[in-house]
Amino acid sequence: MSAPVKGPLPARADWHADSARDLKRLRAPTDLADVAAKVVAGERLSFDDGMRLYEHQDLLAVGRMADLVRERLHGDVVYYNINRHIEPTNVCATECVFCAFGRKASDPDAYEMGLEEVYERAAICVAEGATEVHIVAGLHPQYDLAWYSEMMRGLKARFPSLHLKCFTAVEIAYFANLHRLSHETVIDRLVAAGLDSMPGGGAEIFHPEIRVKICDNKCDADEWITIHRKAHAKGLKSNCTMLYGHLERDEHRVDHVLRLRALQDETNGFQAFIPLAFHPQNTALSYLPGPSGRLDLRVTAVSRLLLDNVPHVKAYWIMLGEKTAQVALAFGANDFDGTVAEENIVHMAGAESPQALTVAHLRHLIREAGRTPVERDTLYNVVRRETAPA
Ligand code: V47
Repeated sequence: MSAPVKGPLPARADWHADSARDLKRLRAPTDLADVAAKVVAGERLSFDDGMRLYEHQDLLAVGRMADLVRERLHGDVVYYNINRHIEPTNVCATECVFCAFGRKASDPDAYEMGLEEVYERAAICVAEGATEVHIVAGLHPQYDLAWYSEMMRGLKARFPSLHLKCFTAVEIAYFANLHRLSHETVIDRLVAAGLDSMPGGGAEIFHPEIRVKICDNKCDADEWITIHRKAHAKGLKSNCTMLYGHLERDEHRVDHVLRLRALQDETNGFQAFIPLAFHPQNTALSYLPGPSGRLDLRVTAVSRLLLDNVPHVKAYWIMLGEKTAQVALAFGANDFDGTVAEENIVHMAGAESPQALTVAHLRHLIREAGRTPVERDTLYNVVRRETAPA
């Protein structure tokens, strides 16, 4: 595959607000007419609006509103990237009830990669044209700031142009606690070692009523938000997520995205929101059915509508499956995430999606959904290649 050349974003959709035309296109039911009018006017939606969008039976009407917002922001472009996930260890101290990935060090299937294994995996993805590695892991005392700093220096020395998107806010909080350092110092040291941006994991559901039940042992909502605020203040971009389809209710999801929206108003540091569909298999919540297709699409659409200040919403095919992810592109999503190659967190929890998708297949899925696939790097610069990717 040829070396990527980065360029500016394509021109944003050249939309001219035509309220009458857009209102007509939305065909909103009478009892959502006021929300539709706000959407068309580009006005901010409230907590109550979010609740009504969750409760309304007409899912397609909600989807049409989200699709209008998506189109105004991105036209017919759907982004993807070439990336790989590396999870250096599954040993984790937190024991979150939704997780099928974490292990105790004494478990027979606990694993711990050495630095060379991380470099080997990165070498494979660089050879395949990847522009990004996404590195997150369990909270393990030996995988501390020194280990990860060496890992990132080693990666940068070997693959200088590979973007290192690493460490959830939960991991940053863990390092701070482990070494008795401030969040700022931890972030500064990781950036000095090569950290380029942060993924959005660990947010789960912020509301304490649910958070205490699903992940009581890890950082709370305020600390998660504080860490992203501090990272943004240092110029790092990050993503944000929400894990849905377990114990939470509509009000918890609305509360969650409004907390993200409030931080984004302050910092503008979030690039993308990723709704994460809960997979119950092999977890302490395996008695739950997991989210329905309707909930997958509704969460995507309502989040697009409420998060008016976050530019991108991902249809994360690993968790949604290829088919629902494709349909989510008509419910507000404009980013298909990446080729991924080797994801363990949700595959351990029963995800039936493949471990990786080829670029050709990703592009096919996007085109078949009526959109134009555009390769991006982690920071949403467009990547242009001389030869078509495989
Ligand atoms: O934080 C854990 C979730 C997250 C399960 O920032 C589960 O670009 C479903 O954050 N079922 C990690 N979800 C993944 C993540 C992510 C993924 C892709 C892109 C980005 C990005 C971030 O996965 C965890 C947790 O919320 N998770 N267990 C489960 N059983």
